[in-house]
Amino acid sequence: MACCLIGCGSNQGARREQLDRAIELLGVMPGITMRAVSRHRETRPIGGPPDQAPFLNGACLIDTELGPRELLGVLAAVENTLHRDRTERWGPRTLDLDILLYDQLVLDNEVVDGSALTIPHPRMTTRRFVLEPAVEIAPDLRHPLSRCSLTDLLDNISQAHLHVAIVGAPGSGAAEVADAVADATLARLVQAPAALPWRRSTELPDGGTSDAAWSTALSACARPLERATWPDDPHGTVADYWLGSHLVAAEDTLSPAALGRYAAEHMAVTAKTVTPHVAIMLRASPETLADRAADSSSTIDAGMQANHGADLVRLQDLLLTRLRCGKQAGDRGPHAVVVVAADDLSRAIDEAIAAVEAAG
Ligand code: A4P
Ligand code: MG
Repeated sequence: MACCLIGCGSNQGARREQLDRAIELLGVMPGITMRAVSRHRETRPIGGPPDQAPFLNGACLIDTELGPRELLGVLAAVENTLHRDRTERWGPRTLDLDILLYDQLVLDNEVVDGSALTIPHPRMTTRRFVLEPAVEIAPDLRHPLSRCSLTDLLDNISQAHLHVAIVGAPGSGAAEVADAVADATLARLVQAPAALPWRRSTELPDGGTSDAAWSTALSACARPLERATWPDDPHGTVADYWLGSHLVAAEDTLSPAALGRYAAEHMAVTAKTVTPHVAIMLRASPETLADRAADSSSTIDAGMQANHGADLVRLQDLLLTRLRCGKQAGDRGPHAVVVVAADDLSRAIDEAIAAVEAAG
């Protein structure tokens, strides 16, 4: 028996009746026991076409004997019974039922029978319209990736001054996305004062035994994030880098002795800085990363561009793993992490803006 949290939304037709009917139908499905239902809240539409109608959102908690895929099939059947139209992503809908949590199961875009399933729901950690009803019925339920309770996740996005970091390997487009997000949300933009010195050391005669370049870049990048002088901006801040990337990249580059010194310094330096509440991780293909990094001479040394894509993807995977493991690693990492496909930059910008606006 698995305990699952289901998110419900509607912004077309008789919204309240449709949500009530969906809950009723779910409750009588074989293999499902309804445990709790939140009240419905009216919410502002996030993403999708402009001018779509406001949503009613809620959540319910079920016990189920169904596997995640069978459960998804049941949710789709209930959506179809209530005339769900699937022509437009994030478009108006009579009913949307999402699996938010399925016990502590983690599935990353696993494709079976043509549909890809991601659990926990990949955008839930920054969405107020998801977390508020969820906290009402299951405040202590744990999100398996961040290791935070739902209450902690809601508190995290309820800060008066949200600090968002756009994270990615060189070539991911972090600077462009951060700039656009800051522009759209009126947040203060913090730009990296120095490039990540990733893999430069291995190109140097010392072969990665020196951490001098890394220390210089770390202190330059830490300065704008120092807690003691951090201005509280009414609309929050968006940084186009995350200090955690420096450590991840150093682990991939420096010799063990140099890394030991650097890790201690990194811990001391970052302890004095603000931690992002939300990280938006940009994920791009090897070709995109190599092309964009080649265009940006400040991040990649000349002569390092050939066959660079595979190395950049390795760094990207390491960043993703580090961000995803949340509190487990003992990091002071961001509690909310949203992964955004970054090959198409304008789409990545829309997704990143939606992720930040969903917190408000
Ligand atoms: N899928 C993968 N993982 C899951 C999961 N955990 N739960 C697949 C449910 N479905 C999952 O979903 C598209 C595909 O996602 C499915 O085929 C399924 O196999 P969909 O419901 O057909 O389409 P969608 O809902 O337009 O896409 P998506 O990406 O699920 O949208 P979101 O992220 O759910 O956002 N603003 C407000 N205020 N309230 C809302 O409820 N909802 C959305 C939809 C946008 N803005 C909103 C709201
Ligand atoms: Mg959906």
